[in-house]
Amino acid sequence: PIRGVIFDLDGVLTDTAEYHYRSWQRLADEEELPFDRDANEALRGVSRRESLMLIVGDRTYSEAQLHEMMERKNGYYVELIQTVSPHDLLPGALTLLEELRQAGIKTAIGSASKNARPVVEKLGIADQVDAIADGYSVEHPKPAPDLFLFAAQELGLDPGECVVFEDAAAGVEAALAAGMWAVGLGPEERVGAAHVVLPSLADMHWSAVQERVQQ
Ligand code: B16
Ligand code: MG
Repeated sequence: PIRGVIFDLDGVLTDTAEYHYRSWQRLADEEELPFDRDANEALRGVSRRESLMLIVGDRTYSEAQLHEMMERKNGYYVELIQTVSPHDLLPGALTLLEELRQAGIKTAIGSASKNARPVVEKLGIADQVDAIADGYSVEHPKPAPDLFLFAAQELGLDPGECVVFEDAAAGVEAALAAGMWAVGLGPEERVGAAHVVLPSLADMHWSAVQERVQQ
């Protein structure tokens, strides 16, 4: 049976993607690197370092310069997330968290972000989840299964007892590699590899998802 649900954060429970985008755009402009909203699509759910590598392309930088740029972008991002509040929870998120609690299902956050904790606190859901796995929890980022396996371990559950909600291709891949059930949020082209694909958390019910992930 399903005993736990692991939520990706950015793109699933809230939309901090816009803040990541603006921070990367500011850095790219300063560095005179080509970047725009379209190019940003490729960064969805991708780690900070991997995102920077995609932006710099074949331009060469020293490790110290790369490090400085990651810090600079993060400074812009941290500034932007100061105003995050419970209003920034995506439609359906709070209802689902409540529904899961009622059903006795454990919940965790499984986010690649090193800023996941402050964001979860500002969203006001820190007390509504049983564990938080973030960018500090494991060494290998998604699509490696490590982060979700860590989250399951924190919940005291086997991978097969967990469902992951993800909006990114790399995240769906990580969930499948972990041997978990995957619910993809967004277009087929992006999350079609998941067991269940939904447009968003809005108007979904746990009972309907549960039926589709249990044989
Ligand atoms: P940070 P998620 C991911 O969060 C974001 O989608 C991605 O854009 C970001 O680069 C990554 O976290 C790392 O974030 O720079 O704050 O450590 O989708 O896994 O919740
Ligand atoms: Mg995401």
